[in-house]
Amino acid sequence: KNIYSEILEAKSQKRKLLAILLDPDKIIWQAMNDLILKINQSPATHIFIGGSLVFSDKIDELILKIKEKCDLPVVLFPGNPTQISNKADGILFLSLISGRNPDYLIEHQVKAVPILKRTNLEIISTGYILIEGGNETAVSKVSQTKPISRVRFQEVLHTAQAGEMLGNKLIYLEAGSGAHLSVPSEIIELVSKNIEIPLIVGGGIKSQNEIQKAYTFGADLVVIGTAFENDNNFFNNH
Ligand code: 1GP
Repeated sequence: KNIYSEILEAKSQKRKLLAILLDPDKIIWQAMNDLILKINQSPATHIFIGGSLVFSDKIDELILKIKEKCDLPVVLFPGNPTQISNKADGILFLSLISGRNPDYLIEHQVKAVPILKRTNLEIISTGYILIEGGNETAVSKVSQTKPISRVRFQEVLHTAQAGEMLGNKLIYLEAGSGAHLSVPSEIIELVSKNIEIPLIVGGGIKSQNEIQKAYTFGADLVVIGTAFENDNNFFNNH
């Protein structure tokens, strides 16, 4: 089965999904076996790989290592085309639609095409919306775009709806990795009630409680990066 149809199926069955985001630069290779064990013991349904800036040239190696011992689908979540690996199962083909930087709206995507054409990756077009998270995060810095204010609900909604009308298959509400504040519940609720496509929410989520809250307000898939990175026992302890 492909990744997107499984996301749609989960949404229709109201089954919530969870992705653990791994940044290849932050992997402690000696602790890989334990990391994979912890992922297998967690409620994760997907592994996302990537970051705004990744310097590691070991993305292929990382994915192969994960795939030795873990059956979860591996989905690239790339900051730019250098992070594409044909070892993954799919890719969130992101367009940063909250921003007005043409590089992140279309330029990187054009550059990615010849690379993607040499892979069998499932390409999942994703409208990526950055929302102010209380501190400047890497994605805002690297993309040189301003996040949408946390109180501009209609602007977020119209951006998400424009993404849907443009044919995006997913909308991703992002507060930025390591954000002090995660995406406000009001925004999750408003967007989820007014789009048909599945909704991903991530950035700054630090507890199980916050994960549940995002689900309650309408997130179909929640992404956890930093909290799990800081504590691989996150799903046992929090
Ligand atoms: C970032 O949404 C992800 O793109 C995860 O963010 O690292 O804050 O969990 P955190």
